[in-house]
Amino acid sequence: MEPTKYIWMNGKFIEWDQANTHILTHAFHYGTAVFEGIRCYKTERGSAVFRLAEHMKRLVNSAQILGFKSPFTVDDLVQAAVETIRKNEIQECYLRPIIYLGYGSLGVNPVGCRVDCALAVFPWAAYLGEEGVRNGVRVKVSSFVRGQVNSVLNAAKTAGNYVNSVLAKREAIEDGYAEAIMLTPEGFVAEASGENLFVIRDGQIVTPPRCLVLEGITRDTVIRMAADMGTPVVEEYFTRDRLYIADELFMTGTAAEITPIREVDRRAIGTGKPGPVTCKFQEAFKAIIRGKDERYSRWLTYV
Ligand code: PPE
Repeated sequence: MEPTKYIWMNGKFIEWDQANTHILTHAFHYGTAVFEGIRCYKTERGSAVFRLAEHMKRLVNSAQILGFKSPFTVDDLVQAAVETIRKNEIQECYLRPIIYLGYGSLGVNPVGCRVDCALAVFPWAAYLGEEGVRNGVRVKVSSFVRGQVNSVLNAAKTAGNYVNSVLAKREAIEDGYAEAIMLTPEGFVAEASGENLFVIRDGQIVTPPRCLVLEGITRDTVIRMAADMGTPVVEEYFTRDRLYIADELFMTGTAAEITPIREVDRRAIGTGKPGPVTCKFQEAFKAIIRGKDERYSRWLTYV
């Protein structure tokens, strides 16, 4: 990670190296934090953050789901993000806001803990590599199963949930794959360790229903783009065999953007190269985030 100058903490700018928290912070022990990943892109009209308000809304909702109240409103958080980018004089970056149960009392019962909030910005390259974005990545279905919906509470981006992702990701990497696909306890395809998933077969675009996954903002972006292109996405339950016989597969996420999958469990997908539908979405997405598609200009917050 490449440090920048300042991190925003509870409304104040703190120097990067000083942005610390007590070792007995509740979130550190119990995973009681919610966070976001957001990207800011260089455009011809200056830097612009992609779907900033939607990310901050999801952050506040995540806190609500965990039962603690965000100390800042969506508008405050949007403002803080813009100011942090300006203060760091960075043109293109990843933004990581986090709301967490802080220092005050230890034990599972969080009563007495403060709710803290921080936001950092830093450069972040292609999540699964530039080569992966161009040529597609190899993935495996994880041996680790995703938590049941009543444990995971999928609509919240909760730190604690990511232990499952870390196990799956590490296994995948050690086995020579770029990413892991997680199944639900019943065996339905959910999502990757840090991305949503799309399947293209016989011209139809399918993605797992939102009740099984994090409601990805890039996922929503693809769903809206597809509708505007006249090929609405179908949200449905499906099993791993449907991955093997897909014509095309791709993953979406803020970090991964749109990354094609060229192989699942040693089976080549389609031609083994990114397919035409995937490439079409990659191109259209690139135009949107770079401010070159006026139809979606409402999704950009210029810094
Ligand atoms: N599912 C999961 C489990 C997930 O972590 C992400 C984002 C998504 C779907 C896609 O959501 P969205 O970014 O709103 O389209 N993963 C973030 C964190 C990656 C990390 O290593 O940290 C991200 O892409 O920022």
